[in-house]
Amino acid sequence: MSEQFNLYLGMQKANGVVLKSTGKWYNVLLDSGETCNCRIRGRLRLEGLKTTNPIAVGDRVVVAGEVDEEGNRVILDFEKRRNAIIRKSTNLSKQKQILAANVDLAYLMVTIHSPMTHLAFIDRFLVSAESFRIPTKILFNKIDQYDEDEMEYVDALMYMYESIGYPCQKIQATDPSTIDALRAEIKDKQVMISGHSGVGKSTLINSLDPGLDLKTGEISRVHLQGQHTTTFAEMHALQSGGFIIDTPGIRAFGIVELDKPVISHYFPEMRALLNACRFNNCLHLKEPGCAVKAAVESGEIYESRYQTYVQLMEEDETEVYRKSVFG
Ligand SMILES: Nc1nc2c(ncn2[C@@H]2O[C@H](COP(=O)(O)OP(=O)(O)OP(=O)(O)O)[C@@H](O)[C@H]2O)c(=O)[nH]1
Ligand SMILES: [Mg+2]
Ligand SMILES: [Zn+2]
Repeated sequence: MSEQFNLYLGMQKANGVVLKSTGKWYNVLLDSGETCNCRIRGRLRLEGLKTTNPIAVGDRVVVAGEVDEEGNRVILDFEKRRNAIIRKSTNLSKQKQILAANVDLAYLMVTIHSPMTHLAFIDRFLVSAESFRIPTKILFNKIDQYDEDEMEYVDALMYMYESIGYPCQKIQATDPSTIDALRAEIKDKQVMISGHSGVGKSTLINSLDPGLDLKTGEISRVHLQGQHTTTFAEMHALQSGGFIIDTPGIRAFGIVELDKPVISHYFPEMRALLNACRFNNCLHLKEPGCAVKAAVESGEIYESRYQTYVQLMEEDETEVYRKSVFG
């Protein structure tokens, strides 16, 4: 048996990608276009002892040719990941859960009302995405429902986040004509979409590919509220090319295990000033000669961003977890 398995150790090319995983079962889209349910073989299970799921949505996997009577197959191995979004599986547990792997781009979907997205939420998300090395684009959705003042606010936010380096786009998820650029952008990527419940994530995915017919609106939210077990991300293959990873029940990224001294590295505008502070171990809080604080005072760094930074620095680990946008 081991001889047979050894054949697969790093020698066979991946032939599929994981669309969905429930811990025991993996739904895999094979390169042939066929989907199948898979289990994972024992060795991978051992490797995965530190994680609740050794393989995650977005992983490229090697699926064995053999099919059992029920049509199930076995995942033998997986490709080295470009990145992975990982969280602690529970607050106290040391075990990790991999939420998604190989995320080329994250869309953070934001609305100004119904629901309201706070700036601290956006900033926490961006910090997490930076820590996982995932580029993020902010999508301002529901632009059809904003009055002039609200639209000005959206424009101001777009100006702020674009100046920091995050691309932004206004969309109306219910109007497919506003999202052609997104469809083109996703074409050759695995894109994850996050944001508060009700911002319109599933609506956007449906507009990108009406064939998917995801649940939207009240139904999906009522469903989620009653659901206390862990929910898993699900990846959808778009007709127009590329993949989009929906993260139901997950409010966004959680900020786990970020060492305080590195948090400022995940704020690009602070990172740019790293060598400008008087002390090289400056935490940008109360130290004299701090270039970050000077930049906040001069308006080069936005006050709201700095406030989120200070909050993150002041939270203890459990608090960080509780408030973490990953839930
Ligand atoms: N006016 C307007 N309504 C929208 C727009 N996009 C989505 N909606 C509505 O917002 C509601 C929530 O949309 P969903 O797509 O279910 O939101 P979601 O982000 O998937 O929510 P969860 O699955 O709970 O996380 C639905 O009633 C949509 O019709 C938009 O651009 N304009
Ligand atoms: Mg949804
Ligand atoms: Zn400083």
